[in-house]
Amino acid sequence: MRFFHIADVHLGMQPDKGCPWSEDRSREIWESFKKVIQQAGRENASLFLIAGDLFHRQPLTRELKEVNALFASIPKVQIVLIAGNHDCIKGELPSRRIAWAPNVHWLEEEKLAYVDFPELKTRVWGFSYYSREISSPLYDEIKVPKDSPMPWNILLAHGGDEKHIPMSADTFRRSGFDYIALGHIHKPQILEENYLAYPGSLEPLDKNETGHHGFIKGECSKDGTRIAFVPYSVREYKRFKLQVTERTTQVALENGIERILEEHGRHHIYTILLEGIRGKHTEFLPESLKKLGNLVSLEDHTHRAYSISQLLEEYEGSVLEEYIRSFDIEHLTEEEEKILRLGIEALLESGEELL
Ligand SMILES: [Mn+2]
Repeated sequence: MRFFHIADVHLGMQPDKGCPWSEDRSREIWESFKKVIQQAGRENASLFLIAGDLFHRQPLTRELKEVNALFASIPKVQIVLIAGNHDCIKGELPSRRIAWAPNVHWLEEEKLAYVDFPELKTRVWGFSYYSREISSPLYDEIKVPKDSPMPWNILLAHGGDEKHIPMSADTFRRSGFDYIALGHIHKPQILEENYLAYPGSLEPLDKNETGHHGFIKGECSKDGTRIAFVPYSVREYKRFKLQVTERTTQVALENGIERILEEHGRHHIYTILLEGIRGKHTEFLPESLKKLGNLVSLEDHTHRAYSISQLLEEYEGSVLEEYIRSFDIEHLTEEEEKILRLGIEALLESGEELL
C-alpha cells in the first residue's frame, strides 16, 4: 500500500506581500498542489493523506470546488483530510458544503474517528480543529485498539507547539500506529524514521522557511513502513552572509550578490546578511541591492571602521572599554590582535548597552 503525505499547503495564501514575485508565489502554491496530485495519480498511489492546513483560512466554496475537481481527476487514489488550525471548521461541515468526489474522505469530527479502506487493509484515523488554538495534548492517550480489524493503521495529526496540541516523538511511542502523518510545522522533519514525520509546507511560505520543501512518499508492506522525503517546491528561500571589509564598495557588493544569484538560481528568494567592517565613509544602498533579484530581506550588520583609541573614547566606562583594556594594547601579538578585533566586533554586534 503506497501513500503520499502532504500538509500545510496553505492554498489561498500570498507570501511576501508587496514584493514583485508575491502574486506568482500565490499561483505557484496552487500549481505545486496540482502537480503533486497528478503525480500521485500517475504513480498509482493508494492513499493521499493531507494532515491539515490545506487552506490558509476557512476555504471559500470556490476553493473547495477547485480542490475537489483535482481530487476527482485521480479517482483511484483515496484522499483523506483533516482540518488544521488555519482552515479549522466553522459553520457547515466541509463534507456538506459541496458534493465531493467518491474518493474524498474528510475526518471532520472534533473527536477521533476513522475511515476504513478494506481493499487496502488500512484504517486512517484523525480529527479536525474547530478553533484556531487547542492547548491540551489531545494526542497523548491515543492508541490503536487491539481489536482494530485493519492490519495497517495510520493517524493524521496536526500540531506540535504549545497552542496547537503539544506533542513530541514520545507522545506516540507504543501507540501502535504503522505511520503518523503530521502537519503544522512547516519545516520538513522526520521525527522517527519510517514512523513519525512532518512533510513541512509543500511550498515554503516565508523567508524563515529556508531549505528544501516538498512531501513524503511512503509504503506499508509486510516488511513494515518505509518513508522518504521528496523535495518538490518550485522555489526555495535561501540565506547568505556576505563579509564586508573596509575596501568593499557598493559596486563590489552588487557583484558579490550577483554571483550568489547566478550560482544558486535567480528564481529562488534570498535573504542577504552583511557582516564585517565597512569603510569609514561607506554607506550601502539597500534599495539598489534589492533591485538585483528576489531579495526579500537585506540585513546590514556591518560596523563602520574604527580605531582603538576612537573606541576607547566613544565607549568610555563600558564593557567594551573594559574588554579592550584587558589587552596590552601597545604590545599586541598578531594572534592577540585578531582575538581583540573579534571580541570588539562581537560586542558591537551583541546589541548590549555599551554606553
Ligand atoms: Mn497549522
